[in-house]
Amino acid sequence: MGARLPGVRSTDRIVAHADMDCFYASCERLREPALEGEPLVVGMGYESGETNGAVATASYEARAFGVESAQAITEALSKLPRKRDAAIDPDLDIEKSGFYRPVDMAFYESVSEEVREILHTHAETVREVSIDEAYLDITEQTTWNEVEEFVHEIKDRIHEEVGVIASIGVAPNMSTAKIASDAEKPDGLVVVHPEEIREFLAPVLIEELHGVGPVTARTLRERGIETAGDLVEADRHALVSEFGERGADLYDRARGKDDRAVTPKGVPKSLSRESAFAEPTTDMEEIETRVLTLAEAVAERATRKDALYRTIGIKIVTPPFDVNTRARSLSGPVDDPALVKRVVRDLLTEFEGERVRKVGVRVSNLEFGAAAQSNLDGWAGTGGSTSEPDEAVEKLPTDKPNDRSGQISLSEFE
Ligand code: DCP
Ligand code: MG
Repeated sequence: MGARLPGVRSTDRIVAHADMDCFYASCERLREPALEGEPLVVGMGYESGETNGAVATASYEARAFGVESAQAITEALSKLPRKRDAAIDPDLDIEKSGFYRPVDMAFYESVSEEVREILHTHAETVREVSIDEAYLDITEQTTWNEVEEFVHEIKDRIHEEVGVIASIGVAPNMSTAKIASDAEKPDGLVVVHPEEIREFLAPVLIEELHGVGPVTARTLRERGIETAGDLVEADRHALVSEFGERGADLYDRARGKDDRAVTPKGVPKSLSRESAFAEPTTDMEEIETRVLTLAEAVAERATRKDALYRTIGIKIVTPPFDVNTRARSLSGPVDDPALVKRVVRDLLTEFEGERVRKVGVRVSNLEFGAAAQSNLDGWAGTGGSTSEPDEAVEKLPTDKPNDRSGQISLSEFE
């Protein structure tokens, strides 16, 4: 920890790259826990009568059969028949079959949002790059000595609160961090310290380097270049004359040189905190104390991020995994910790007498950077801190991933 001294090189960064493991498949497992540990393919075109379609992703169990992203679905089905077909076809081996599910982007987006929210909690600078991938500049949040523990905490929170698994790589720059996040998938955590960069990159195959497609890889191979280590030895001029700017980039990336700053992209849509009890409890005082502590933490974080919220909600998890969410929308965006506490206390009364396993507080409908303006505008007069919130209590649809209510039985191989 500690402030950076002036004059520190701009390249002296701690960058993390997080990428979820078999993301769509992990999402499907959230609402169908029976798919856990099974070969699972997410894609389109596998229903009978269909022939067109591709694999979006495959669980690691399905990858063991040779199924992979972007493969034609017919090829996937030949490597790994559908379980329901194997169950009735004596020529197929049920042990060598798998489950197929269609793509449901809206659901994956909602899970992605929960992951992003956690990432935004841990790093001030987050660059969201795809539905399951982001870079974090954590230079100000940790040190090289503590970074492994720091990243462990992020991984644990994503696992516990969202239910998917992130592989995370840490390095002094973006391109190496990305390679590190991939290096020990699934469930990887690889930290490449600045002095280890060359050694770490040396055996990395050229295909793993950003910007190296099959054509470039073939050309490099023809020159006897197979790994990043070989690239380090290569002649820079030759690379530039062969590949132009890209050749220069390759030469740099292979020796762990990448000065790009992590520029932020994406803001969280909500801010929340959750906390589980060691044992489920019915003690309302204990529950309320915990909820109020979370409310304080969430409101404090919103203030720190210069975020105003229009919706305040709680999440109450009763054993085994029943997720109940309640929220109240205000007539205008506020930054008002006392109001957050009042609303959550009020929402909690409905759960008097319930056995509670876990509680959470969330503010959403966020607006950023408007704090100063809102003070001037005097939201207080139009529904902010001095007025009561609207009475409309929404029951939010579901709190998706942990909501097991949509669980489908696999007993009939469907
Ligand atoms: N995706 C897709 N079509 C592709 C590649 C990916 O629809 N050709 C979707 C499905 C993936 C998601 O994007 O779940 C994320 O892509 P990744 O490349 O990160 O792949 P996974 O997360 O599935 O697997 P991994 O564990 O290798 O990261
Ligand atoms: Mg992924």
